[in-house]
Amino acid sequence: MKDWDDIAQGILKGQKRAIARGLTWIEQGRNDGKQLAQKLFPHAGNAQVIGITGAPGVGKSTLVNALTLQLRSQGLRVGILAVDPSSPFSGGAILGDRIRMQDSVMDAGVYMRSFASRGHLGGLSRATFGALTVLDAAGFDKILVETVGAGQSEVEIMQLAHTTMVVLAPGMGDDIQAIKAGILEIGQVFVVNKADRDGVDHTVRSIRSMLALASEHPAWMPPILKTVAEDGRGMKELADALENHWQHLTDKGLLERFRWGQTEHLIEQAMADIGDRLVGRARSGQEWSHWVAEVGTGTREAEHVAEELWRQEWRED
Ligand SMILES: Nc1nc2c(ncn2[C@@H]2O[C@H](COP(=O)(O)OP(=O)(O)OP(=O)(O)O)[C@@H](O)[C@H]2O)c(=O)[nH]1
Ligand SMILES: [Mg+2]
Repeated sequence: MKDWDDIAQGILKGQKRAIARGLTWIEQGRNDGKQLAQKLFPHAGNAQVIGITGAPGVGKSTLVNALTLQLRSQGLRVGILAVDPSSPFSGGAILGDRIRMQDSVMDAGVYMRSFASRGHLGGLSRATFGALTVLDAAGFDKILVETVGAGQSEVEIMQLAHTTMVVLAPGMGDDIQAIKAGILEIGQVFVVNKADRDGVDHTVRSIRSMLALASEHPAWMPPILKTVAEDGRGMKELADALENHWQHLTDKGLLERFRWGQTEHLIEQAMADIGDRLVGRARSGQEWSHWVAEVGTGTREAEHVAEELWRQEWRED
């Protein structure tokens, strides 16, 4: 039996060591990691993936911890992925978060892991997708994905979530930051954390007015919740809101569409992988510098070079 086949069996039984091993393979972009994800994909599709995004310091990690305790009290199994696009592969950058999450980590129904991946943007979202497949196939009911850092990578990763939770805090002009990062459009649940501080209602009002501007009759009206992640206030309401969105997706058949889209995405990514490989190989070939020179002087089109690369690939195989 192949090594990854053993690991796949372990993951399907929910064994933590197998899960850890599989996630490492995927994180490292190894081939057996890809095969593993592919093998597990048909077994995934039961978990609700919940993305958690927001400006640095609003309390995302604290919230993940408090929400996890709430979900556990409801008997749900929780997988947690802290994705760090900025960290080059060590995964050590969010050690502080790991320590704070210890409450959850001690529990057998919880699996927590920091996740980083080498390479470009597409690489990270592909790896994250693989990691979600592993956790989903391992039988976790809810998978919480926290991103560290902001910008495009964050938006990409949030597209992998069924439900995206945008976290803000009073003051700090967070509302403006949210719009800048383009995360207001992707949020299905809004959380104003640090509700123990002044200015909570002001933040709630500004989110509400921005949401009203965004769409007149949305099929899903994002709720805005107030929480104090530090002492767990508002966690029951938050868990309910997340469950409501899950029900919404299930009832309307939107989940099928989501999965279809993800599967299409998987094929596109595989296509991009092949393209990357071809270009990588071509760069070390003799013709490359001629082609670059020709395209540079306008004697050849870039598209012709690309077609030539595909043709060579077919000839070789
Ligand atoms: N007053 C108050 N402080 C909070 C609350 N939730 C979190 N904090 C504090 O806010 C600080 C930041 O919390 P984190 O959970 O690390 O925030 P984060 O969004 O994960 O931060 P990054 O991962 O760096 O983006 C910590 O000192 C928390 O203790 C809250 O509800 N009220
Ligand atoms: Mg954090």
